[in-house]
Amino acid sequence: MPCPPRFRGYISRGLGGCKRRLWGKSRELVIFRDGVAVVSERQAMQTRLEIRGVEVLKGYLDPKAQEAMVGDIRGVAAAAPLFSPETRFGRKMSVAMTSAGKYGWYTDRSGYRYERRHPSGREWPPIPDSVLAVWRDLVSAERLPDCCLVNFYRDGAKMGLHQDRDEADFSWPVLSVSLGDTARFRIGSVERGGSTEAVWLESGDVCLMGGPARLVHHGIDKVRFGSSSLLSDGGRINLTLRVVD
Ligand code: MD3
Ligand code: FE
Repeated sequence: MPCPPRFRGYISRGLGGCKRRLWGKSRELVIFRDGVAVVSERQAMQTRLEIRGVEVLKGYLDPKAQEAMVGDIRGVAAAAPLFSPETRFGRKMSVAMTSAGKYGWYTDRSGYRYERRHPSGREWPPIPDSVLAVWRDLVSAERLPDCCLVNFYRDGAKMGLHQDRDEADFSWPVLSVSLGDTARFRIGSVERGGSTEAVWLESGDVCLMGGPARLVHHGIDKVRFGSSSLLSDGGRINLTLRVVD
């Protein structure tokens, strides 16, 4: 197998080879020596960041998979329209949301909780298979999530630092998928206050919050509105998958 022309620029004289990385869930690494492939192996070579125990899998979903998932989420929002609930302090959230699954996350002046029905009185639609597939791959094929919260960030929307603690069993991780505009995700500690660190989440990135990171404070302090072309009118969708009971 000759070295493909578009990778010739990667030939490193020192190593006498060229590395070719194919992005995807499973990538192929081919090392060329004198224009001949000498090693070819498939390996997972995804960029993986870890910040305060939160795992970020960059580009977990390729653009095609992102588009398919957005289509599925549009279906969820058609069955269970987006709404902007009030926090228990009576302030309307800037993020619009809806849910899929057995439970939907909800808030009003009575506080944060999970509800079996959308405010319309109807049950939440099922979690799309495209979304469950990510959970099956990264968390468990035996126990599926009870809730897929869909957060939609229009221009200027953000989410203050908070903990996710409305679930019964914190031994299950929370998984999140980012789609659309890039957002700054801020991570603090389990305790209130103290320093924070931030990481930019781009379309297709997946975050896993398990173990000691399950209860860290976190939020979205900024969205680069219009930075992605995935959603025709801009904005950011975040999906969070959780085991609730
Ligand atoms: C860290 N959503 O819905 S997802 C939320 O981008 C929420 O819409 C943000 O926080 C968003 O509750 C952040 C990343 C995330 C989700 C859950 C976590 C980080 C987490 C739970 C524990 C620790
Ligand atoms: Fe959260």
